[in-house]
Amino acid sequence: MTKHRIRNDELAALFEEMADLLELSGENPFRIRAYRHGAMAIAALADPVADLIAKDFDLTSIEGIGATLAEKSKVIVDTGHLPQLEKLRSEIPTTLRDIMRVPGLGAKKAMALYRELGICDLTSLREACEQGAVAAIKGFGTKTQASILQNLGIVEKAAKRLSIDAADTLASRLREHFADCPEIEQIEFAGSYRRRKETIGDLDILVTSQSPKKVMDRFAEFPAIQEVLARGDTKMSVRISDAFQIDLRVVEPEAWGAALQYFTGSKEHNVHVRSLAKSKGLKVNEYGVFDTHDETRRVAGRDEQEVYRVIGLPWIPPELRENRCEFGVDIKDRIKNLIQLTDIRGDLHMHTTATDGENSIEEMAARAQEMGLAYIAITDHSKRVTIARGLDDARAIAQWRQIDAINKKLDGSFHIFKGIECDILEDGSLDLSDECLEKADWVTASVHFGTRQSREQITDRILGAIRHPSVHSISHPTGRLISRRNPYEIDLAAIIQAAKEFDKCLEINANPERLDLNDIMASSAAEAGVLLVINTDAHSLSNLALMQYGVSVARRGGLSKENVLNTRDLQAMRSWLQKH
Ligand code: DGT
Ligand code: CA
Ligand code: CA
Ligand code: ZN
Repeated sequence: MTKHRIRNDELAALFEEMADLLELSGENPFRIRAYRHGAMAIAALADPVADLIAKDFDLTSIEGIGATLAEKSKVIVDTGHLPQLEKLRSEIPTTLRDIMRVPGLGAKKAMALYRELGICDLTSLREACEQGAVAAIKGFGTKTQASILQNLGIVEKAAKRLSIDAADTLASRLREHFADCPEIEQIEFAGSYRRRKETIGDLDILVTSQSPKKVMDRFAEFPAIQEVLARGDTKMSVRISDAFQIDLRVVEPEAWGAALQYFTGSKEHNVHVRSLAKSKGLKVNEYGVFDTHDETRRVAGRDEQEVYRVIGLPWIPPELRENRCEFGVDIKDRIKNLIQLTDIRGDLHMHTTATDGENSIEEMAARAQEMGLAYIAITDHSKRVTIARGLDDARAIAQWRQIDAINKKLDGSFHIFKGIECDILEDGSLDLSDECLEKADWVTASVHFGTRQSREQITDRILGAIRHPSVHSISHPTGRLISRRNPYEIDLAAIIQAAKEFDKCLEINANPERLDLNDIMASSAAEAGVLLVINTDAHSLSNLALMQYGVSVARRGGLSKENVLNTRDLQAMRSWLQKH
């Protein structure tokens, strides 16, 4: 716990952890419950607890928070530490919390596994089960061991979230499936999917229909379903392969907008919406917006626009509903200027058969032109990327000559820039010579190797590339692969500052496996005045369609067209390059 102005969700998480560790240590249930209730109450608060404490507000007047929790909140806010929690952490591995959540286990069994076999996380639990060690413990047996193994599989898979592009595929299959159901009037996918988050925990479908039963019957026929988890009159939950859950809700047409607003979330956005409504004497829930003095009076609910209108807000694009910038005074302008896919005029990062791409320069250019783009840059790998047969100086220069020839055959409304994705080597130098790089129209520099170096070393390498006169942009600046590889350690603030100082771009790599920079980082860069560039990093024709995912990241970061270089038309792009 470092000292900073703690957010309510962080404070709530600490109390949740406290409750879990107390439960594991066999503490009395009343004390545990007090922490759980307190955590929930804090998570639902609109005002930061840190602010309330600064104003000497009496926290015990909040339902769910007693004297002990009020006092502990103050300790955390003031010092950044909670000694009792730290003591518990030193006594009990906090990873036992994952084990107590495996269906069929719980705190007592988790502690028994820890004491008897030293099992402290899901990996060691799986190993012990596979070796048959768990069955030997008193109170477990072979049956319990088998069921733990089965449940572990589900827990491990459920921990995996679906990438946004995989969720798109699933959603379109569901749309097709429901196209055969004439009883459906309206259908929309809500939740994190509608907010275009990079990964989706579960899919939330909303429909309006006069015959919910028929809709659910049709849903039950969806081929991927492995198990119906629950089915009621208006709600049904299923599990599809890979333990991914889909929730379907049937709502009344009068409540459509309210339900869509509620189930799109985020939870944090909705908490703020509700508090705004409250201050206007209104109550918002998934059924509508109601007058607090006469709760039978629904003042809005049929469409989302009116839900937002009655609480004094413009309609907020789903990507912005994260309680980050959407309640600011400038929100109307931000929405008006929010970047869209159709603003994109070019794509400045892609590969061809010269290295690890699947298509030729001509093919990539033709497809980009068909898609309505005005320019692309071909940016094959440099020689350090040996597995991709990266280009050395001579091959790069030969490719650029080829591009000159292809450009001559084009009609002038479309242009191919001569680019390179040049590796930033382990020692900080660039992979191609200065004389060679000078001849390129567009140089994007990337780190692909030496990613285990220290934060300082990697940051210095990137800063060196930013300062290099021939470099225009840094590609996938953090190197993460979503759900597969963590970002390498970098000092992003220093990189943003240098990019600003040297007038260089930072990339939002649109590949759904990367989305790098992410939404929050892109927003920091834009706030600092750094120009971003959204690129597909396409390795095939179909990859050129990935641009939308990068634009979603930019929208989630609240970016406008002006924040993004490749929204400029060909002429403006040419003059930007001439100046750089
Ligand atoms: P996910 O599925 O983990 O990627 O994230 P979401 O945002 O789709 O979350 P999910 O599926 O649990 O719920 C969908 C939306 O429903 C969520 O964004 C807000 C709303 N919602 C669900 N449960 C609650 C709740 O307990 N309180 C509030 N205020 N809203 C909720
Ligand atoms: Ca969801
Ligand atoms: Ca859900
Ligand atoms: Zn690339």
